[in-house]
Amino acid sequence: MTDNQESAAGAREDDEVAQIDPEALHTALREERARIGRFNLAIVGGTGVGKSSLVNAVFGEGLAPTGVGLPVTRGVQYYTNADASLGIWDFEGFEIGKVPGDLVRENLQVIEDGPREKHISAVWYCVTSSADRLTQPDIDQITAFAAGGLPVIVVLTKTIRARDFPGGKWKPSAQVEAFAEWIASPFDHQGEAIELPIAGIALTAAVDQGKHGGPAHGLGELLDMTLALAPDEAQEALVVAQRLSLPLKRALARKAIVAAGTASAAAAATPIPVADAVALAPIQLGMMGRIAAVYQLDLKVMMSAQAIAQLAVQVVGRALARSLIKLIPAVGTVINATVASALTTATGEGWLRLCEAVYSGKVALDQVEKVWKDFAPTAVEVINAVLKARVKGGK
Ligand SMILES: Nc1nc2c(ncn2[C@@H]2O[C@H](COP(=O)(O)OP(=O)(O)OP(=O)(O)O)[C@@H](O)[C@H]2O)c(=O)[nH]1
Ligand SMILES: [Mg+2]
Repeated sequence: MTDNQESAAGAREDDEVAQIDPEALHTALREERARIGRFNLAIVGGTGVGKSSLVNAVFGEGLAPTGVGLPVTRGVQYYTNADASLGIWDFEGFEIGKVPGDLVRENLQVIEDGPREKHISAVWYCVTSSADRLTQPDIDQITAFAAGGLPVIVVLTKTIRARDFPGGKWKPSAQVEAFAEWIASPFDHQGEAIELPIAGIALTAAVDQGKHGGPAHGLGELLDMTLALAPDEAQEALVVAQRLSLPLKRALARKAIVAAGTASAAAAATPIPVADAVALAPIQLGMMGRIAAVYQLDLKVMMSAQAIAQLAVQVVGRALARSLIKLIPAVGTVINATVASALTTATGEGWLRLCEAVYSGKVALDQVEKVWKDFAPTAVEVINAVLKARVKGGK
């Protein structure tokens, strides 16, 4: 390129920066957060059984009390996480002088009468694994939660394990296994079966237990069980809120990429001149906002508006399309549905990798503006995506 051409290209890019509205990214993030909603978990159990440790292990630290408890019980607290994808109703257990089942019913009624965004989706009823039976108050409370239509998982905390010999693998102690069996089919002192309406049992330890059971365990199983039991409309919020599984988050983020890929193909059903590739920017920015929501990122903290606009031009649209044409002239001077979809998909994958790196602490917030170029899709990635689409389409 001559100097004149260079500066003309620079001026065009400045024009494009002006055309792209970084607000689209923030709007998409906000809308996605609202769409995902909140997963509310009731966590019940006596003082010190390990409720807070369990919540921290599955959802991370940094939950803050909202200051709104329940008027009915002193012990009930409501907490939310930073992006409000999670609400925790922390039930401290019994209150002296009240019938436990009644108390649960009263509390559930108050929650039910309150705002929808705080309605409970599942219950973790926590008991230390060193017990051997549930008490009558436990049974009454579990029954009351289940009667309210809620799935109750009995969570054994601080699960005692021993080393299996030979082999040396940790396995629950015989006492814990007997307790779990009793919970699965409970009976009273006369040997009569007891009705216990639970949806599952999880054997967990939220922290390393040293010689009483080794590393934290059972948390992934508890999460999977909870996800399977949660109502459909609360599942995405649970995926966003949990901090145990990156693959769960990735799968959710990819839904946004697939949707944006389809939307881009539709937008280019009548091929778009490369010069107008910026037309895809709103779709791509929307997708990026949705992905950021899955990784619980606060974009306003992450990047300046100027940086976002620059990112949009670099990552999105024409810069890429131009290099694509240079590399494979056969693509032509227009962006057709296949190329549009491939551009968007590659952009989404790059942004997903960046969001994941920030989320996992591999890239510090104040480094994002410096490193995002490393995560922008390359023309080669786009070409591969185009070729893959052609093979799939039989062309
Ligand atoms: N060994 C072991 N200790 C645990 C485990 N989970 C929690 N603890 C310990 O048990 C104590 C109580 O844990 P918390 O998580 O504060 O219990 P809680 O149910 O929230 O207690 P309250 O909020 O006071 O009702 C702490 O010292 C934890 O470190 C576990 O899995 N194994
Ligand atoms: Mg606690």
